[in-house]
Amino acid sequence: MKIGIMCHSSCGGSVRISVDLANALAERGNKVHLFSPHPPELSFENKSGIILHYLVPGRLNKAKRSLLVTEWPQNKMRAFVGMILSSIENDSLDILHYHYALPFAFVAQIIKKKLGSLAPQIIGTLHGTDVSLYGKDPVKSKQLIECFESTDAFTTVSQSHADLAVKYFNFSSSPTVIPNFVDMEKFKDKNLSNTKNSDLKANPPIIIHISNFRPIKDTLTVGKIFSLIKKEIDAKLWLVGVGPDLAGLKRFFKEKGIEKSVYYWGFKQDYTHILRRADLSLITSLSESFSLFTLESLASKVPVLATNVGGLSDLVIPEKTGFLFPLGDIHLASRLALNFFSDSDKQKLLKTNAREHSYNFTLESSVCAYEELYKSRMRYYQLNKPPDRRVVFSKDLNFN
Ligand code: GMT
Repeated sequence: MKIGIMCHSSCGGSVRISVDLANALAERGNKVHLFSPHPPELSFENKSGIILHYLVPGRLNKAKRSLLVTEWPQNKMRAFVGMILSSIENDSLDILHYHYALPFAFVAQIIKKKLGSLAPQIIGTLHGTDVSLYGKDPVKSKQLIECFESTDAFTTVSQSHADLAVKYFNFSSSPTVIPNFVDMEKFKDKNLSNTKNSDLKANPPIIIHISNFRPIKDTLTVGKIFSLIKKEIDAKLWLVGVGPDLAGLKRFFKEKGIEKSVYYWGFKQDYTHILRRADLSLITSLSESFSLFTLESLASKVPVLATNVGGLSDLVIPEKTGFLFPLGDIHLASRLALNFFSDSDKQKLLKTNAREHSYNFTLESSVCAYEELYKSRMRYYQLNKPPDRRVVFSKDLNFN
């Protein structure tokens, strides 16, 4: 198949999923075009079979890496649509798959309006705040509901997120759930931290948080929980990533006098080697459709302490792969962590369970599910296709 994938260029999970999916589809013999405003903040391990299209050749600057820019000016939209239209014209794409609704559902709508039944089959994957934030916004959700009519099939990443999408966007049928996935080899445990917790004094446990430090991650709560833990035992907090709330969090640690126990790794394209050295991952999100970081933690044999929201309960099974706590209950969260650190048998068991559970979310099974969906849309298209697939394109894009 010839597949176009649209994604953002920043460092979020939807970008990682898009890039890994593009790589895997190409490895399976598909021809993949990847469309992004800038080169995504991730490396391509296998470039053969992938054609990369960017509006701007350089990567995003540091300040913008953690931001999802969802509102694009008209000239950027026009250029992006033009870039995709010329690939459809030159390579006759079968599928155009967008990751994250804003602004890509609008891009897809323009393409569909322009090409009508000659357009590729349009697949939309709803990833997170495109539903949980914009679905609640009366103006944005109205615009989205209208433009979603141009999308032929939807997927999302967990059942709870599918239910939310149905609620906010009045879908008549639920989007297909294709979970986030992890490359089990890449996140393989190297047995570095398996024995270290037997002596808490010699080896203070390491708690890790990786995110883009956006308000939805509620990272001040990471700070509050860590400061409660620090009152009881020596522990370290590793923070990986950058984003708008990081400065406030640094101030909080200074005020509490615990800044020496916090290590800032900054933005890391590859954090596999850091993650696998941690003892517990901490997630405090107010909402989370899935949480790729949680899955990566489990694959790295790192149990997870997380808020009980969205798709997190698919991954964090209390007392088996980690612990869940209700939003705001920092005292329960710190107690759960302290109990865990004081029980080395429990740590061993949960580490093993974590890795085992992550096998339910392998790259192979999700990529197969995406491919099956594309094939079923192709079959549908073959039955309904117009007489001549090749068309003459007008270079003059009319946006009105
Ligand atoms: O929606 C966002 O906030 C950003 C988005 C992204 O691009 O990383 O994150 C969402 O998509 C990820 C990949 O599907 C999920 O693992 C994250 O849970 C989800 N974030 C939220 O729901 C807050």
